[in-house]
Amino acid sequence: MSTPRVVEADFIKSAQSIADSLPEDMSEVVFLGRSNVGKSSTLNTLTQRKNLAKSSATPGKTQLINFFETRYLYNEQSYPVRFVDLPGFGYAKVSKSLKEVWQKNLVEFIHHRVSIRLFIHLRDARHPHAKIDDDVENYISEFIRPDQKYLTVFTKIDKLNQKERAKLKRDFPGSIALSNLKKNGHERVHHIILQTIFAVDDAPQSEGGEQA
Ligand SMILES: Nc1nc2c(ncn2[C@@H]2O[C@H](COP(=O)(O)OP(=O)(O)O)[C@@H](O)[C@H]2O)c(=O)[nH]1
Ligand SMILES: [Mg+2]
Repeated sequence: MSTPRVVEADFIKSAQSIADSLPEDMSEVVFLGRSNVGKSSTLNTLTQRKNLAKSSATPGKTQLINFFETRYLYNEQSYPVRFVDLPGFGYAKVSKSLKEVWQKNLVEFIHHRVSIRLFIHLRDARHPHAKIDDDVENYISEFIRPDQKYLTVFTKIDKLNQKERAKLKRDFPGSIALSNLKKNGHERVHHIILQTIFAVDDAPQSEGGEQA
């Protein structure tokens, strides 16, 4: 069994809303998270490009939806996937509605875009209980479809000691923790992307070696 690898990744387009987005003709993985959570770094590490996400994040573009077309190579098969980088949402100290901290067009995008198959919600490992992140998770859970999956990915895990990491795992079963600094934790994200979209993955978590 080989390791999934992104062999192509190209910035395609920035959009303002669902209306001027690309046609919904390809399965999409949406990356969302608070500003500064490490979203650009995670996209760059996943695609093994130093500047993929940042190159499109010129001032003024940061509030836009950015589309990247990527292609995986896994067990000698090719799997095309679109990555969608959403603008970071702000910090809200008091309880505000999502539409106040995030633009209405983004809320509409995640709610109505048919081609989304996987939501990857990036959360800062040092602030795992931030209310705005809980709000986003709850919001998505209200409309998520059976053909969609939601995944919590903690960034900056290198900032936690062993005890804190163990607690995070206990508190958020099913989540993934990674470090863009140490470049680890990303392989499981690749596996989940391929599993969710193509159901092709034969990664170790299934029991036994054979599928019926
Ligand atoms: N220690 C550490 N720093 C990180 C990690 N990921 C991102 N950063 C840093 O966090 C800051 C924000 O990262 P960036 O990718 O621009 O965040 P974005 O605003 O969510 O796109 C930068 O200084 C990154 O170097 C990580 O896994 N560990
Ligand atoms: Mg960024």
